[in-house]
Amino acid sequence: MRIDILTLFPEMFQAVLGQSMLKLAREKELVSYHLWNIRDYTLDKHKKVDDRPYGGGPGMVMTPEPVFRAIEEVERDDSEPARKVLLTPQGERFTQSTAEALSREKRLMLVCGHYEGFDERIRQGFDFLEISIGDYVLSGGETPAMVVIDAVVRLVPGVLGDEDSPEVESFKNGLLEYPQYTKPREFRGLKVPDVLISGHHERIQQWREDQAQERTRIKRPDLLKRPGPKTVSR
Ligand code: 4GX
Repeated sequence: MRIDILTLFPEMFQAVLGQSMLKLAREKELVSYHLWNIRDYTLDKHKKVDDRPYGGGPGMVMTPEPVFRAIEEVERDDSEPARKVLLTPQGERFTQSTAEALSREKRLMLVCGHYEGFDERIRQGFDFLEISIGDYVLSGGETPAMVVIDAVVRLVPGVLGDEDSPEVESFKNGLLEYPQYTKPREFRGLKVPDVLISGHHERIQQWREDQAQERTRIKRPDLLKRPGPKTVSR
């Protein structure tokens, strides 16, 4: 998978993409990251990327020219057409289902806005999948883009080993994860449940299922009555 990231702050991504699973995925050549600075696509000598809103009001709005030029030029950098994603509070909520659908794409282009928003004509000019990571206001689309990249890349086949196969983890079956323990068997008076030491694989499996059910019922009852799988529309 190829991931193009268009942003005014490419440096924000260096640490996140250069560590742990996202770095390993790139080293295994299962994914490539391409960072592009929208400011490099300005045409004026002041490299202006934002301006005051027509009609007045607070804040600044990203100007269309550099964003259009960046998206068009980056698209042409590869013959594979990019699924374009805009991070915005107006988008559809990002879930594990969205991540699964996006993990099947060959090429993603994530467009990160900053300031109060985008000139509306940017939305009109391209076929974006608009994604929101949650109902709160952030200062830019960069941190949401990192969330999307993390959730998507770990689902790309071959990125995770068998040990932490994404199938067994939270949300795949619509439930929260069961409690996990490692050594020591007793820590500050707190013991590991006997069933996990028993070696009875069937009983362990049953205990984990029961724990996941009960935990979900208590902490996230909303997950027990959710709709089925979702697909990303073009
Ligand atoms: N989940 N923000 C984007 C600026 C902006 C606005 C409109 C493009 C179009 C957010 C979220 C989020 C704040 C990111 C405003 N860019 N994005 N930014 N919550 O709050 O995704």
